[in-house]
Amino acid sequence: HPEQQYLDLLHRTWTTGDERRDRTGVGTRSLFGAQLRFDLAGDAVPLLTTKRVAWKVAARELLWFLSGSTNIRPLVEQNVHIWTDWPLARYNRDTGANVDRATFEAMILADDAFAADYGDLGPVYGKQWVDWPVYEPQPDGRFVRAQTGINQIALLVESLRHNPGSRRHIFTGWNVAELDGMALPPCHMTYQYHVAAGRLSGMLWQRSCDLGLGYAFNAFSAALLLRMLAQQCDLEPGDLVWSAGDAHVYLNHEHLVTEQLSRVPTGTPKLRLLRKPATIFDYRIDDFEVYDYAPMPGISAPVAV
Ligand code: DHF
Ligand code: TMP
Repeated sequence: HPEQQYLDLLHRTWTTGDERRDRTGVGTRSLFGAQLRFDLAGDAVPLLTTKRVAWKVAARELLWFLSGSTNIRPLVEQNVHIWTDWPLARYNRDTGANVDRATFEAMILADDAFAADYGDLGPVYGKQWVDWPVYEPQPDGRFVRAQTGINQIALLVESLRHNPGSRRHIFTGWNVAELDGMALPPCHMTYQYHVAAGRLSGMLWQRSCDLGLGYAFNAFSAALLLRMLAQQCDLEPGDLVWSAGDAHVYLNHEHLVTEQLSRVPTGTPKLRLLRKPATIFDYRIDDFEVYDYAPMPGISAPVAV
């Protein structure tokens, strides 16, 4: 079963990973350098069956990236809570407040000015993907930010359509000059695509992967994006290659590791696109359907902030 690749990585990381204190203070066991490969032919999608994954949350997050937004408000409006903890931590730190997540989200929804300030994550994924900043030289020698930046996703679609054999089908969130302003530097940072025999394959390089939480979202999301790109470019889906730099398990996820490794993957989850929108930017959540998905129960685990 293709999911066995992930379960083996989870097992190997937990049993042989280097144990260290990490940025969050929680502690991890960590391995460096891992690669998994999934054939996306026949609607197959790397969605975990050994725990239920909220794939619609991951899909809404992907659409939010493509919209160029870096503010949690549109996510919160859709009941997506996965990015709230970081702005919340900043708010509590900066103001000395001690509000909980639900209270903070209510404040984000109620107050435009508050949301614009405290809901923003800085120039993270959405900004870099579709509006990578460009600077123009002025007569006085200074550089000033141009009105519009580079839309890496639009350029990618163009290059896939018009120059399929290229080795430069790449987009990246890793804007070195802007890392300081980001709530978190991008984890799923660089994507590359490859066209062969009418099939579109893709590779994700993830510099840092939380195997207990983030992985499930990242693998599904990369597959969904590949499917959307393939549809827009009239290509068949090929392989998704997932690569990680630091792949780790948080020490407070032991119950998840034990439970998930006791389970056996079942069935072959599939993903269907119900409509072909005019452009890569026009997909809606209702365009996606997951079928043949009968996962085992979800396993909740704390997220390290
Ligand atoms: N930090 C850490 N430590 N791990 C992450 O995976 C992570 N991911 C981020 C931002 N920072 C992170 C963005 N993506 C969840 C999933 C993805 C995600 C953030 C959080 C999460 O909490 N998932 C839960 C609940 C999902 C739901 O809302 O239903 C899960 O059980 O999968
Ligand atoms: P780091 O910036 O110190 O590497 O911490 C980021 C943590 O978030 C790390 O545990 C990896 C995890 N993460 C994912 O696994 N996937 C994601 O999409 C994101 C945003 C974070």
